Amino acid sequence: MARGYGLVDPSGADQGRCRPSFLALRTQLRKLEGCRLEQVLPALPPASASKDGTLWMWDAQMGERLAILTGHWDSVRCVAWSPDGRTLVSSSKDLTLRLWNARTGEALMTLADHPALNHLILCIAWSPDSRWLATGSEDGGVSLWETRTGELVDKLERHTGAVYSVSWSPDGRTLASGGDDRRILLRSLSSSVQILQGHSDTVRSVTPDGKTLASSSSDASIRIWDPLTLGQVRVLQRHTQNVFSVVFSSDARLLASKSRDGTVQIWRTADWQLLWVIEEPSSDEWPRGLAFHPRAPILATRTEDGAGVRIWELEPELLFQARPAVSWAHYAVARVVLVGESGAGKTCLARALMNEPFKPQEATHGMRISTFHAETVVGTDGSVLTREILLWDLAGQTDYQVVNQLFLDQTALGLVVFDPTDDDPLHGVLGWENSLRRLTDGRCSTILVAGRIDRGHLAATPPQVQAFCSDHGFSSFFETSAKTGDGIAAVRSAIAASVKWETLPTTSTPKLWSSMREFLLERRKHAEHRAQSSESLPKHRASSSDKHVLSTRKNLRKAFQRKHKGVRFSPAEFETVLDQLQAHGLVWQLSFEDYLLLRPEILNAYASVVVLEARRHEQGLGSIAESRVLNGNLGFGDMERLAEPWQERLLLHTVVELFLRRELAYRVGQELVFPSKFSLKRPRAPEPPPHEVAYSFAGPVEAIYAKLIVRLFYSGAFDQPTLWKDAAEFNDSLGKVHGVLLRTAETGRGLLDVFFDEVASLDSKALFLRFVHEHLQREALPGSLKRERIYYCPNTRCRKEVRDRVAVEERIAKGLTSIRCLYCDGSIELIDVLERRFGDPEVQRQAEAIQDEGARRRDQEVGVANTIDVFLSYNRLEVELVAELAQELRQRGLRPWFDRDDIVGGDPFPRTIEDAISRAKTAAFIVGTSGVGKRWHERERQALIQRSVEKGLRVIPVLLPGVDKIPDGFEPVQCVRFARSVRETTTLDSLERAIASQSSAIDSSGPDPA
Ligand SMILES: Nc1nc2c(ncn2[C@@H]2O[C@H](COP(=O)(O)OP(=O)(O)O)[C@@H](O)[C@H]2O)c(=O)[nH]1
Ligand SMILES: [Mg+2]
Repeated sequence: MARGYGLVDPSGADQGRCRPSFLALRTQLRKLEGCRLEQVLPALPPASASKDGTLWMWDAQMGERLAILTGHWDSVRCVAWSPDGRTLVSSSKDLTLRLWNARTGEALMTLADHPALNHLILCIAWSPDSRWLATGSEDGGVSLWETRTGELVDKLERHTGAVYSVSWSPDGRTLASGGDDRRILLRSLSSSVQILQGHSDTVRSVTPDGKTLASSSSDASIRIWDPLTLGQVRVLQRHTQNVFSVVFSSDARLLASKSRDGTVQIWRTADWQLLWVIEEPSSDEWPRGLAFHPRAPILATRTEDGAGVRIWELEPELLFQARPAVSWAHYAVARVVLVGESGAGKTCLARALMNEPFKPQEATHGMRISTFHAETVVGTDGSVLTREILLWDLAGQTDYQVVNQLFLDQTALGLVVFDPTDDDPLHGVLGWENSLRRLTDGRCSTILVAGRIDRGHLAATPPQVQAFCSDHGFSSFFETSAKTGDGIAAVRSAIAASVKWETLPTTSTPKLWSSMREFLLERRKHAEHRAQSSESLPKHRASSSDKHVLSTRKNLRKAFQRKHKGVRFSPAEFETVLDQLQAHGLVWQLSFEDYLLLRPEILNAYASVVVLEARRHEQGLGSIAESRVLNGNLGFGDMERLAEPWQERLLLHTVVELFLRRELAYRVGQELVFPSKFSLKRPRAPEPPPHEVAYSFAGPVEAIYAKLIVRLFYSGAFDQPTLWKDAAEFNDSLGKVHGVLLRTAETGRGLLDVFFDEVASLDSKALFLRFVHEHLQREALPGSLKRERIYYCPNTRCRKEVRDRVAVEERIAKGLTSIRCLYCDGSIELIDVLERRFGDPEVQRQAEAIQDEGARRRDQEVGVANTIDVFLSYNRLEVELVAELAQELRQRGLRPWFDRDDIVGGDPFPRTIEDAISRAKTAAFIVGTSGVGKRWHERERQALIQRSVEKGLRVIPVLLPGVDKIPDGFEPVQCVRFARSVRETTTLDSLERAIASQSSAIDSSGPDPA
């Protein structure tokens, strides 16, 4: 029996189309050296059983059907054999979990109508002793069930998006899960939840082998983690698309991975060499489908149509002898970040560390990234490893803290710089320390640095400083002066010594890829040089040449190809290299067209300016008109800007998108609102109602607060809030106030009070409280959150607050349920209705639901920011004219989508095009003298017509000079026709009107009379 293959996943989509042709597949037997395709088994019932929710069991040896399990009334999502082979479990769209006797096919147990089953279960894993079942669901829930009783033992910490994979360590002591939120959560019996962060897209699968943990992701990488240090040991980068799954062989000597890129790769775990690549097409429809035999070196993979299972017999000894499939380059990058209050001397220190001469510095908007150190080391296995330390100097003003948050998450080492001559020199230090710790999940180390000591030393004794450092986790303390050079050498060596390379991932990529990486970095450096040399020029628009900062991928690829003649490089490989560079913060891929920002530093500068403008709102309303941002109507000062207005606009769009996506701002009508940037104080009268719950937490306080307000706003459960400086009041549907008030105890620690209208309903109070609670729980530094319920005497004539909180806590801990009022002797209930409602699982579920709704609406907003004004569909032979047209449109402030990229032959309709069409407000179907292009143009035509029928997309036929006939399938009334050139003003005017017009009945226009 195919026990343990876990591949029997018979239903799901459209089985009618994938009727197995067992015999045909069987003849595909191929003999590979060391890796033999043994046989192909059908995994699906015949078409007649489509979507009926039945399960089929097969004999893997004979290819015969053993039993049909019936019971589910909707399609089955996943199936898993218990490790002892006795039981099968299945989950289905019918929202039940069913256990079956694997021998007889008899139904053993059905779990249904359970809150933990309100959402589709996407993955199931048996504990090795078959006692427990772990499940992960669409809403982010991870649950633990006892298999004997069918009871829910525990609802574990949630993910913030769908969970695609749960998996046990072989000793059954650790459970790992991963999903849409890009995180891997590790739970072990002995300690609390631990978080592994590193993937830049959805985690598709996690699998522990005891010593290490492997994960795969839509970001095309496989990552190997050390569960003890929580560090990444390796990033294996050979796939070019979504890696659906990774599995270890039973002896843990091999790791197999299966990807959307159409390959299954087999890796040697001893040194993470890629041993073999099996070409096996794969579709999104049938993503999973990879399993090792529990004992033998046999691998099962799912066929591309989902209808069959291929069984591969591996011959490990032969495999191990195989020469590695490609030659590899290995590198590791450490991000060292200078943080601290504005004016502390960070920028000058960074320059000194880089051996640049001291020059008095004005506060700068942007950040700067420099390569502090690069070396190659030879590993024990003889492989050469490149190590790079990048030094990041972030923008200085306090207002930029929220912006800087966006760039801190991958920090390996933080230099927290302060000015020792300040009245309260260590004032801001802990705030930065907390932020770094929270954003890196405690993975980064920190060094404390006093700057500018030529102006004065810190008024504290060395033991005091020592104590401060050890209390707060700083590994060392240095006094420096960028001016005199004091202490600089010491900091330099401390940086080199403090980077814990063993905790940083080593990325392994084919050599060829690393040449592309080097090429791009070279380009980046070039752009940087130009920026620096232009610093000495007059300051208005002291821009580096845009060509070097913002480039199309296509041009970059072409330039690379010119330099490396004869080297073949697929677009997918190129994309993967870009993703890696983006993960290291070295480039930024814009979501519009094909553009690549070679210096993300500039994005930080633009974002900083926007935040500052919001802060400077005349009435202190912390907001700014979106149009002002997009038109670049901002106080840039002498900031380095892009010279081409349309490029700047593109960048500003990206900035808006970033703020919305990262929940630092929300959009109301035409305004972008930054809740943490309100400077208008809440009026004294009327006083806010007395607070009922007080929270204390640590972390990046400003960002946590901003996100809370943004999420509540998008949740739709409350009206649009009234905001003040550090206070927000939301009305529920009955107009009753629910509010929060933030007080900052010390930097990096927030105190948040929650208050309500006296007559607000219990239900909405509990919901609001739960929402706030879950948010802080998620966002604050783990272990730092403290919640205090504030009690008031219920006696209406007394109403006094219970001030003795210690007594309250102790009484609750002792199980006492009330406390006596010190003023009127009345009895005050401690576990009152509000506390009970707050703890109610149903309220928790509601809070999760509105949180999900909030996330959905936020994504929608981001989508709007992401909109394309007009999708340009054209025959590739007409590319030059269309490029001109696109340029004209951009200069008119429109966002066309113009894809100049060559499309790889044999690809399905590319995702990027589909995605662009779905984001486009209108489309222009452009026809020139070469007619409609045979392949892409024609496919786009069909897609556009379909979209216009289904979603009302407006398609404007555009005729280039020399064409009179409107292409088939389009309305003549909407047509725009160029007579002589695509620069004709009046024709462009009508095209612009056509794009901007709301209705589908737009004015037609003739050729330009000029
Ligand atoms: N005397 C002296 N001034 C310094 C030193 N480092 C920086 N400064 C000055 O302090 C101010 C703030 O420095 P800067 O590096 O821009 O601080 P940042 O805002 O933290 O990046 C500027 O006026 C610098 O010229 C130093 O070592 N000695
Ligand atoms: Mg600075």
